Amino acid sequence: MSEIFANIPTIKYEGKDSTNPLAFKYYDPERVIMGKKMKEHLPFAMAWWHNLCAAGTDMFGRDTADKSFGAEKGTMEHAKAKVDAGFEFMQKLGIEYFCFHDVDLVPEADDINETNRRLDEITDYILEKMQGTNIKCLWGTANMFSNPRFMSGAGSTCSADVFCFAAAQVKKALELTVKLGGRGYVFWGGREGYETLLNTDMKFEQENIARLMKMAVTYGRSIGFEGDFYIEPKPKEPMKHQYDFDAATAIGFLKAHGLDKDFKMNIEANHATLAGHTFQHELRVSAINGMLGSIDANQGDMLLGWDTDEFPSDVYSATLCMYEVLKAGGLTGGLNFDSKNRRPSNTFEDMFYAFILGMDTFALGLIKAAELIEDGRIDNFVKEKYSSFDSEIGKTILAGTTLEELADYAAKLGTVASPISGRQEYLESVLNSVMFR
Ligand code: XUL
Ligand code: CO
Repeated sequence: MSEIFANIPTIKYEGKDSTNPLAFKYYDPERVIMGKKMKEHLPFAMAWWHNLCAAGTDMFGRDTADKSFGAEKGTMEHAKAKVDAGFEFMQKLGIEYFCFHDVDLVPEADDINETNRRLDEITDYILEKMQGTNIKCLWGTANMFSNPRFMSGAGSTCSADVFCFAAAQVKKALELTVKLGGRGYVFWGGREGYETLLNTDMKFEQENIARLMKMAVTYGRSIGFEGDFYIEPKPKEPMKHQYDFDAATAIGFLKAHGLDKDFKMNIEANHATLAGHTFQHELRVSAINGMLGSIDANQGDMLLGWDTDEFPSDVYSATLCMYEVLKAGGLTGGLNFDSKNRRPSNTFEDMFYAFILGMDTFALGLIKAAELIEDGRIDNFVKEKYSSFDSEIGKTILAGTTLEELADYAAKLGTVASPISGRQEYLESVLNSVMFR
């Protein structure tokens, strides 16, 4: 078979002084950091939809990139050409995982039976391509937001028929995920939200989403899916009110419906910032609840209020992300580049430059996060900040006491002698000193 990215070599690590645009400056897969290889800390994944399907169409204009890969779009030949392109792309970059929606893989037919037949055919082909490579599926999902039948939601739809189509797609996407050995299965609730309460039964819709998820767990486990289910929180776009607004909301929902043992979070950086949080905040909320599963690695534009899905270049954000990941003991999932080239970056070279940028940003983030932990000043500060809880009265509070006893203690003191400083500016300068060491 002829190469699709014929003028692109295998991308190698050349070190930070390299000026070769087609080389890694920081991502050195075999380098050991805190006892583990970089490639194990950073299970990078390619998103089928952005990398192999999206070609630049936006609300105001059509495709700018040619992603036909030599075949006629909308055909099974094209679906197979995308598989060929995807595997060549991942192999040239040393990416070992991919993520997919059902409809990224094949053109959707009018009849779901035909779509499913096509999905069987393409996943047989993907399985064949996987043979003899290290490439695996990170997670699969069902696209339950593009087809017009989902205009009023999938699990949250008002139509029992549409609910059955959502169930059918989840069932099939789970089967495909298991067939491809996927580590996880994602629910991103694209249309699971509402525009106005004038036409919405919020309680009923949320209960129905939970029903769909429970059936997914039952069916997934029955066909041998041992991985994690994930909710990927997002606050807006496409719906004004999204039920999975942020990690705290999604975790509350899972706990309320008894789904928290089977589900974790898939945290996307751009979704975090749309929710008015830092990426690190969303990761920490997930981690302290034992639910940090996987990451959609990208970044937004702070000047824009929608999901721009840019390739990550912000090393501070990647460092604080990897700091959370290292502290949480790693990811059971991976780092999926849910990121796309800017519309005018429309060549094959640009696809590689984008991944090199993203992979180097996270490699640098990992290196700096490990240095931050080894440096210890930040961790020690935080430990020290709460050290009054090691005192006698602190221990009494933690052991469990009464308001009366604590009020008596306060009455004896009369006033707090010296409130404890937060030292934010000092800590920010510590962070800078590690970043620019
Ligand atoms: C949408 C988004 C999705 C999910 C998978 O904002 O992030 O692509 O990652 O459905
Ligand atoms: Co995403």
